[in-house]
Amino acid sequence: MFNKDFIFGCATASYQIEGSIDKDSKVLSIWDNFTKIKGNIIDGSDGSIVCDSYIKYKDDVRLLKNLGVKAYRFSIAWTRVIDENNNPNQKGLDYYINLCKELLKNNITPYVTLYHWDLPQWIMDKGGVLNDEISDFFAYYTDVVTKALDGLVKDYITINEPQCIMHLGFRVGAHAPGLKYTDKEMLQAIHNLLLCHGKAVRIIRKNVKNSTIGFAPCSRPMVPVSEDKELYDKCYNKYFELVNDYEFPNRVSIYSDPIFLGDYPKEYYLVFKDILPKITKEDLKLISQPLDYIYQNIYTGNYYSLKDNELVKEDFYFGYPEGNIDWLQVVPKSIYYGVKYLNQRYKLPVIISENGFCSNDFISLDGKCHDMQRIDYIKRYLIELEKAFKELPIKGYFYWSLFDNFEWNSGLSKRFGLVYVDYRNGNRIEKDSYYAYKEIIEEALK
Ligand code: GBH
Repeated sequence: MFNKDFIFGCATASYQIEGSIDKDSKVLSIWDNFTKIKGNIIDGSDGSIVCDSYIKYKDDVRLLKNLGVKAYRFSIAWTRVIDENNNPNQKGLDYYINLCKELLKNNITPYVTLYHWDLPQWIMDKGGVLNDEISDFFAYYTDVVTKALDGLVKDYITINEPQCIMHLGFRVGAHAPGLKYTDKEMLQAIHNLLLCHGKAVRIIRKNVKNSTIGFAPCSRPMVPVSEDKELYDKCYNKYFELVNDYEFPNRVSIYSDPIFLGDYPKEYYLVFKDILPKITKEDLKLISQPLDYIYQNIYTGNYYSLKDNELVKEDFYFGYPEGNIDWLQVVPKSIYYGVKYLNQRYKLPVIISENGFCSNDFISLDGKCHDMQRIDYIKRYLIELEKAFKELPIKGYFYWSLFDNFEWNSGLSKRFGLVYVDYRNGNRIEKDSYYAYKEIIEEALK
């Protein structure tokens, strides 16, 4: 059983839910522009309305309240709160102030993500992540936000899924801003991103009393097919290996070693010796300031076995259980092994900042949404998380997502929500999984 202090929550992100992309002098983000280009988004949709949360935030809170979650993880749109002259926009700040007040009134703790992918276009125009100044822009933004939310928010997450930012946005160009950096540019940009994190941590600690801070990478853990010790160790090593058989996005150590261990892994300096960015001692000190949690987004994983003492990745059998999006196989043990590996290496309590299921949901004849597969997914993963909870310090779990929303380059066609959104009229309909998660929370906290 999870204990009473365990944090059950839900997560969302600004561009994916808010809509109102030009209200109250909000400036453009790279996603506002990326979605305008034909072919970038599978179904041609964009974030202009989605869940309409900028308008309906009180209804969002009502849904959270009835669900019984203790915490809500959402992100702030940099473009709402800072204008193109790098000055604060009070109207944008007011939105988040009001949201936080409404949450607190309902006993829900806000967990604020500072950066969930919607970079201001004007900063991109100045070179974005390749401009050394970006960490100063980010620090200033963090300063404005933490001061505005003073007394309302103490739990911050600096950056969501740096691997996806870098790989999908700047390497393969599937996400905004759709660029294809070279290896050398990637390393420079990654270093700048880590500096953004570091400078933000410094500001948060200065401005926020009793703050907790983390950052939220994603990973696809290796799941050993048996409990063999040697297999476990090899899977562990593979998970943190710098160059492995899946690409940039899932690399764990290149992002998390500097943050938690104070330096890039040794192999980094060997593998990339000809293209290293400038890395100073002060940089590494800034990047590795103490954090409170290891956040991690874990949705799926891969099975591994030993053949002749070598680690071998198992193929999924034909017809293996999977979600309605190509990367989402149902691998419940990925959450167990993920938190185990992370805690073993970085030695801090873990919070699952995202976990969720995408299915082809629609409204049935009876007017309801019977998403049995999502319920099954959540149950299976929570069984594994509970197993880990008995062995390790695990503080919380955020389901992705409260409602169906804009799934990046898949647009509105992919649904992860506990609440169904009818994009024709904005209606929100609690799915069966909403009630199931509610019950799980009640049961678990008894
Ligand atoms: C998260 O990203 C995002 O934070 C969130 O905004 C998004 O809506 C949600 O999850 C659902 O997609 O190496 O096979 O895993 C998604 C996590 C990690 C999924 C990288 C795709 C690449 C292929 N992504 N992954 S794989």
